[in-house]
Amino acid sequence: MSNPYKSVPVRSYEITPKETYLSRRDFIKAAGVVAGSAALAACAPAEEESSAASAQTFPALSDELGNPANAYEEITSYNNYYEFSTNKEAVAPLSKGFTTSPWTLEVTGMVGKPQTFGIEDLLAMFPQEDRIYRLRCVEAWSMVIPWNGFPLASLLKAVEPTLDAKYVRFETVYRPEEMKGQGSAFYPWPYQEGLRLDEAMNDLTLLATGVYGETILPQNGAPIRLVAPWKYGFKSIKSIVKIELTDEQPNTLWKTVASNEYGFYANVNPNVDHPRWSQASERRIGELSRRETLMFNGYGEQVADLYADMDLSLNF
Ligand SMILES: Nc1nc2c(c(=O)[nH]1)N[C@H]1C(S)=C(S)[C@@H](COP(=O)(O)O)O[C@H]1N2
Ligand SMILES: [Mo]
Repeated sequence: MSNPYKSVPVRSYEITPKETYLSRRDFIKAAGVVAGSAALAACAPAEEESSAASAQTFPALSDELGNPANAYEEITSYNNYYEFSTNKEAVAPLSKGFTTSPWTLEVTGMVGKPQTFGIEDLLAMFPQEDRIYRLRCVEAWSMVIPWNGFPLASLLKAVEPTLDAKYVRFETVYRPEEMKGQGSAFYPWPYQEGLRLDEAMNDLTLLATGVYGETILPQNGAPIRLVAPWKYGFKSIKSIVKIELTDEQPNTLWKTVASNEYGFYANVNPNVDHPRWSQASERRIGELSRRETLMFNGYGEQVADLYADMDLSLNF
């Protein structure tokens, strides 16, 4: 399937020719997007188009706050993926050709039905959804990314967490012959991350397998990566091979490396500075002026209840 999204302009004040809209509508149908999703809503005004009109317009893809999505080129060329490089522009070229097939994801630990899934099983089992999310890196830059994927909750329900399970641990593939960064002894590979089980079950929490309707590329975490958009980007672990349910808070790579800088929760919080820089504002890739950072990255309505008993100033 060709990708009509790729030709969509990146800024909402730009306009899109009708042909582009029509091909995008075809994509949305093909992807089985449910009515009311952000992507469909973005196209809604054009539903009343007249066939005579030659220059129909509609707003470009945007998030629920009206922020335009970043361009496919931006999302796929400016990446944090230390297994390949600590240089953001070097990740895409260095990860080109990374082997993502065959790929299995083992789901194990405190579950009634531990299971190892092939990536194609996961795609067949769980309907793919479109989710346009803000991604806020702890380094104070951000993007708006149209992901395709399915809720982590769907997978967890399928393996039946036991009553004792309280946390979910994620692990990235360890393959130093293909990932030169894993040769660095400074980091305790493989990359690992974790969520509390209720965070993992939240509807926002996504396992992403695509970007802009394209199969996700290696630089973005192919073939399957986590997206928890109310947390700093490093929580959204890439190229996952193992998910383990536990009753203890999992260790994370960043906690091991710099426990005073990177905590387990890492919820986006403009009021708690990083030890070395302010988190009050951010640079949206592609924009000139800085934006104010939003509490929980703007997802407070969906997630604030998870932290009702926590002191958010200690929540880094
Ligand atoms: N395995 C792994 N996952 C990772 C990282 C990494 O270095 N290795 N970087 C994280 C960081 S710091 C960010 S900001 C996001 C970036 O995701 P993107 O490149 O798709 O925008 O991925 C996160 N997931
Ligand atoms: Mo990040």
